[in-house]
Amino acid sequence: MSRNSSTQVIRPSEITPQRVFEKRRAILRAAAAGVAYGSLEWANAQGSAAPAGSKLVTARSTLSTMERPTSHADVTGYNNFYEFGTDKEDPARHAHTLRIRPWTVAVEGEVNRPKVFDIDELLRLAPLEERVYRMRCVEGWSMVIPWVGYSLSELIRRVEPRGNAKYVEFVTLADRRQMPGLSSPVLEWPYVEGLRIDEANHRLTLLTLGLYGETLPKQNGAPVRVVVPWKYGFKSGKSIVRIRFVEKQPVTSWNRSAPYEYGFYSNVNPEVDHPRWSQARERRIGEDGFLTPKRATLMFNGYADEVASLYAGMDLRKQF
Ligand SMILES: Nc1nc2c(c(=O)[nH]1)N[C@H]1C(S)=C(S)[C@@H](COP(=O)(O)O)O[C@H]1N2
Ligand SMILES: [Mo]
Repeated sequence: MSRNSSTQVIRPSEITPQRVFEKRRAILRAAAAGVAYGSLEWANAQGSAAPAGSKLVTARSTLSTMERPTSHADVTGYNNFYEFGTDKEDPARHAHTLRIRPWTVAVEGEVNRPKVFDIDELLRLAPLEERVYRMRCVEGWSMVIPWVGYSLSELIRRVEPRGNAKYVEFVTLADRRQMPGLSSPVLEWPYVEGLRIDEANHRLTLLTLGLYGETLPKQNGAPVRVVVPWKYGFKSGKSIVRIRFVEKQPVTSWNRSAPYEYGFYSNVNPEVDHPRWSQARERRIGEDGFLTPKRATLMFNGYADEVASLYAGMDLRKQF
């Protein structure tokens, strides 16, 4: 991969174009032919407010839903990323100040091989897949998003967790100079999330590096986030800088700010209401025409066949 630090507008840290990139179809064709999956076609780093990202070569995963993806405009224009403000339009408007290169993720704690991964290393660690997942926010809306990444387990096995690593904590960037939302006390910063280690190792749990065939837009958590499709959206931390393997259940930001409203598990569960509203139905973004009925929310967001066994024997009303 050749990288230029060019003169003017484009920060060297934000990658370079150089070659006119192929059309996405050609890339997918190459991927289908098994040519070069996991490689990258850098493109379009104009440094605009909503950077289009760099092309990624992916193969579509069979773990994808067949439901129609939400439009790119909605996926990248209607976001929760409180570090950039609490309105849905704030992240798209303000996240341009996030610097996504250089970027490292420290993987540490109860592991035999702790390691600081550079973002370019993470982009090549395992073959990139397109995983089209249903996502549901605790606020009662949902989207279908074509993510790009690979199972987090690919990273986990490389650091060799020890037997006492029971949970995984995800710490995301907190830098006041880049993130105007940090001056507001809506949450305690940094944003911290956590999973049980078997949840983290589940094949659906995605270390996410892109969407719609390109590296992640900043408002969606560039350059790297996790996506856990059977849990409410807030379990999917954005712009991760540290992944820690720990023995005790981590205290997460949402749990700390409102323990009666947001438990540790936060599995999508239409039978457990949020204290202030029902979780039985959801509004699919892009379908919200005047007369469009809401959809019924599915247990584990429709992923019950895959994940229900992780919670066998647990009372999911108490451990919400
Ligand atoms: N660091 C960080 N990660 C975050 C959030 C946040 O505010 N900060 N919001 C969460 C919530 S509530 C949701 S619904 C999803 C939204 O992801 P999306 O905007 O890419 O759809 O990101 C989650 N991850
Ligand atoms: Mo959310």
